[in-house]
Amino acid sequence: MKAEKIVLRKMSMTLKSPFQTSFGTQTVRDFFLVEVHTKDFIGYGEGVVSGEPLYSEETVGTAWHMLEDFLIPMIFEKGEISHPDEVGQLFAPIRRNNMAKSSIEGAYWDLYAKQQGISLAKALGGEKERIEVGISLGIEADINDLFRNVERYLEQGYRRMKIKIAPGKDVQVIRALRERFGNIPMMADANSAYTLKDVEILKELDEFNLTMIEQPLAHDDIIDHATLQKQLKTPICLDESIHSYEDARKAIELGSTGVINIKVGRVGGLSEAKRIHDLCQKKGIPVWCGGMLESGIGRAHNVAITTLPNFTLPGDTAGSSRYWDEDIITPEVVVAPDGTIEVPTAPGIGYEPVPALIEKYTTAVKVVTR
Ligand code: OSB
Ligand code: MG
Repeated sequence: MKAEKIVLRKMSMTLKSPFQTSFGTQTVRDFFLVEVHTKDFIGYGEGVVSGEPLYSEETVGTAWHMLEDFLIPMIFEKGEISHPDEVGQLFAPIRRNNMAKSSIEGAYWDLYAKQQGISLAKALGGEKERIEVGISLGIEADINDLFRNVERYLEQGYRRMKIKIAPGKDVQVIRALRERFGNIPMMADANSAYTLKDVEILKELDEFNLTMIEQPLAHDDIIDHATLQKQLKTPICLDESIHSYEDARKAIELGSTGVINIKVGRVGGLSEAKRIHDLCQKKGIPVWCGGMLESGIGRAHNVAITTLPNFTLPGDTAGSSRYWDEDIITPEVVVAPDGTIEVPTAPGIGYEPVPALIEKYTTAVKVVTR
């Protein structure tokens, strides 16, 4: 696979409804797309960054800089890439900037699968024909809005509810949901809003039979999470703390995590996601695919990686209609009434990007040639 041209697009898409977490509220998704053009195909990747460095340090601006000034020149310098695993190896000397790296790597995986004439899922070694999904629900000022959301998505078949929590919006919210909806599959995601000083609150949450508590403590911590896990029966699931195979290995060794949320962008690409998946499988740690409020292109990559066998828990890869009035792919990602998504079998990501819609939400374009 030899890139002839790489197109970068800044994208801005308005969410159907604002999404509030402990670190802020997103109304608009600012992210970017990468197209890698070869003689025969176009490979698509999504940069799952945000407009602001609140979930991670990467933004559209930092990723744009990394791509223009470092990553794309490295790709052109190398020329031929015969397998997408080589992209991660090529970028290894560059520290972090995982979402920027992952966007190009994802485009090469799409190209590779298209060249082989197989689906991305199959290229990754996945076998599932359908994947199970849950939904991540943001913090609501009025609990009745949260009730309505839970009701709506249970009705649509989603297999578990993930409830965003923050100090002051935790125990009472989870208790109210348990009282109203009974013992539905439910978990909580704190996005690093607590410290060990809050252990009493976290112990109270331990009483609600949550399937897991996601990232309760600091975004860069694996030590305090191990201390906390010893005091909780609910498994801790790390999200923000895991950026690599090595991070996962250390967290598992320390007992900091019982489950891992794998986000392709956060770990620097599909190859690294697969390595973490394989490690977790060997260690008996179940994984699931997290989300970054992706457009259809990033969503397609998430659907594909979820077909690997140790993705045994429902992911956050909800259907397109949960986020967008119109997604930029066709068909859109659809969740069936049984809470599953049918994995596409067409070559590559398996959904067609729609150029007119991509154009509609593009705010800047840069075309880079050799
Ligand atoms: O912590 O998993 C998270 C969205 C943006 C940033 C961080 C997170 C999330 C979500 C939403 O939980 C997942 C999704 O529906 O894409
Ligand atoms: Mg999370």
